Amino acid sequence: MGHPATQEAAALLDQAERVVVFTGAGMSAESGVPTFRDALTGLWQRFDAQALATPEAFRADPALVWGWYEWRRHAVQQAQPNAGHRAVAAIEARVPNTVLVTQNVDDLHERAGSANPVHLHGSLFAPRCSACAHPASTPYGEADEPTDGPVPPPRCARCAADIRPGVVWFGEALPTAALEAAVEAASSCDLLVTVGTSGLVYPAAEIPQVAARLGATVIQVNPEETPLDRVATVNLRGPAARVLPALVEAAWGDTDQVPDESPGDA
Ligand code: BV8
Ligand code: ZN
Repeated sequence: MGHPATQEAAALLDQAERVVVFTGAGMSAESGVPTFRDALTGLWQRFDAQALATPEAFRADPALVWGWYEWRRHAVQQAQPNAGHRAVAAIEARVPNTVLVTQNVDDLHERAGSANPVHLHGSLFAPRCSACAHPASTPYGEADEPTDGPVPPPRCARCAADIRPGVVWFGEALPTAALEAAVEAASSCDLLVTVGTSGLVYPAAEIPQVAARLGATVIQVNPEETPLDRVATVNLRGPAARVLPALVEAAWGDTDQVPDESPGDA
């Protein structure tokens, strides 16, 4: 008999008709992908992530910022989806019109079998020209060796301007289609599961709040408290790769969702 909160969440999941799964950096933490705040090691630890992830920083020092994203892209390519990513794919398989909305720029949801996650903040695998937005072909020099320093960005094949990462930087608007799809899904869901996000970056952090405001039930999966505690009906305090498989197991008894053998919690 699992943890009472897990049982309660499982009953809610089993009854749900329209589900949104909303994820942040904590979803990929157990895959070894540093959370946004942690993605500052080596050369970059002298910098503030929020300062590096801006158009101004790229204009000021394109090689520094490009090097940082190449380093992160390499880290993601070395990583594997975890049991939490697989459990999300299992929920999508069980509840047909589940919408997965992520703030993550990695491709671990896709590699775990999620058909089309809504990437609110772009992707590490969609570089484009910083001037004419012409998509750049990846890989440009396979990130075989992790870069641990500045790397001059490649040039646009069309206008020779610098290629930039296909992510949304602070101060930049989110992709309209992605934001509209996320707001639409949150506005019409009856259950939203938020996983591994601190709920501090806007407008993404609005998504769980929109769902709650419109009467949906919110389940939060996070080892820590966050501002989303306010809207969460059930808080599952634990790591995603442990809690989500246990939730799927409790809801539908899916034995193949056996969680990684990390020491017990919720
Ligand atoms: C914009 C891509 C205007 C790049 C990212 C309203 C109020 C206040 C500020 C603002 C506001 N509106 C706008 C702002 C400004 C700003 C903002 O929100 N600032 C914050 C910091 C105060 N927002 C913007 O600038 C946005 N743009 O507003 O543009 C505009 C509008 C129209 C036209 C022109 C302009 C753009 C924001 C997007 C920035 N890009 N990423 C990149 O990755 O390099 S944001 C980036 O940081 C991530 O994508 C993610 O969204 C965020 C990190 O948050 P989390 O994912 O939650 O990760 P975090 O590390 O914080 O926390 C991890 C959590 O996981 C923790 O809670 C931890 O406990 C938990 N955890 C850890 N391990 C586990 C776990 N959980 C489960 N299992 C585990 N194992
Ligand atoms: Zn160009």
